[in-house]
Amino acid sequence: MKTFILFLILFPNILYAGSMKMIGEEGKLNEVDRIIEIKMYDNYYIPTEIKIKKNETIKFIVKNFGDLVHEFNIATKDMHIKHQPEMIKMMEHGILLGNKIDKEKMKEMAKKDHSMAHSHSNSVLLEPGQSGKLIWKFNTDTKIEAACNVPGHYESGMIAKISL
Ligand SMILES: [Cu+2]
Repeated sequence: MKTFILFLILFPNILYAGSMKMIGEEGKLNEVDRIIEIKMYDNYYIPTEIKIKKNETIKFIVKNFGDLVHEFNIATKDMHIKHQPEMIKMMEHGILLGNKIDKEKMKEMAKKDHSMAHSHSNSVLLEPGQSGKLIWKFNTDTKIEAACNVPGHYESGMIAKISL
């Protein structure tokens, strides 16, 4: 146990990697079982619930129909809550604007602070009118949800339930 704690002090990222594995993993294109379309509005998703069978690999095609920037992020409730200060930081630095993402500023900041790069395999962050995709393998029993962590959106209920 002592060794484990020491290990965490030395390599705190291990915790993040660990929780990533807990929610499944990035899926491979040639293993996609189904395609699900997700529409993002201000501030909700259509559909509001996503039904998945365990071990399925899903390709999500995500489109932002809203007037604001939105995120589609697959994680546990805990992970979403932990991710939110990162998004507030992005807003404070002018990287994340209400209806725009400043990609140049994001690149600049990412050189100093990696959390600002905002490229995680379990999420897509889109400006109004943009679409993106995400392939996820649901080899997990953990309770997870899709949510938007743009400041204020999670609180206003921008969450899609994932039933496994
Ligand atoms: Cu949102």
